[in-house]
Amino acid sequence: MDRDVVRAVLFDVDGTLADTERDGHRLAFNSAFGELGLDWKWDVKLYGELLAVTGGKERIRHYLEKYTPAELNRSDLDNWIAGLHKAKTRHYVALLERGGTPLRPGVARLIRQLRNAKIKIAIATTTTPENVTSLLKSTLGEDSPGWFDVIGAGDIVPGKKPEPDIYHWVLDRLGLPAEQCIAVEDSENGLRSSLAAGLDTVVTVNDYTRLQDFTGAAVVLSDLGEPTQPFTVFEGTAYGSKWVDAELLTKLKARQG
Ligand code: XBP
Ligand code: MG
Repeated sequence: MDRDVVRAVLFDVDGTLADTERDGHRLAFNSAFGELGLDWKWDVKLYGELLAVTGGKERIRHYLEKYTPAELNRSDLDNWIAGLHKAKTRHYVALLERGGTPLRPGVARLIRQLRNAKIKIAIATTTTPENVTSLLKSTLGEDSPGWFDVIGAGDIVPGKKPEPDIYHWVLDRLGLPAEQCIAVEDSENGLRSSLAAGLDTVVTVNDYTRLQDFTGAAVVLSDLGEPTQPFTVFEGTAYGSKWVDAELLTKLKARQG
């Protein structure tokens, strides 16, 4: 088996395809809180701390445990959280549909190049499936969810990132071994997840994740880069490349250590 061939690229969504957390998910959570008459407000700093817990329902529960433990006594706690999260998803999808959440540099270019090169593309995310479809449609066009060979999202696996479950699920459906694939992530939780599934991983950081621990990443970059807007290399080597393409991904897979 040739382990240096890239047969599929597995993309994380939030923070990787687009900067969706601060001005997307966070705002949608706050809108849902308002809708349900809660006086909670997740500001930019607090939300950065809450991002340590992946998954919206899990994040709400974590907030309750830490900041409003009295709420944990609700008899219907699981349903109540699920209802609140459903409202949050509705607000988030509406926000994406209004536009103004662009893909990060290099994302659309790389996806198109991989498709032309017949390299499979997949999604592996903890976010809710509707959110993925909505982001792809609003940025790449109505038919773009169909471009992906596999979309793995949300509650389909028991353990969210940093557990490797979602990556195992996607690899299984791709029918490919991790050795022939590469992941693109933006966060330490995401990287822990992809590495635990045996995937070489490119990290593109954002304001929330810049200072996290990316030990084990193939390379840590500012973004995927464009010919007109080269990336910055923060850790590792990009072999002189200025933007991520299939050729660089192959070199990163072939690297030692
Ligand atoms: C993304 C998440 C998600 C989103 C919110 O992590 O943790 O929970 O913040 O989405 P990753 P939901 O980028 O590592 O997949 O509310 O739909 O869970
Ligand atoms: Mg992410």
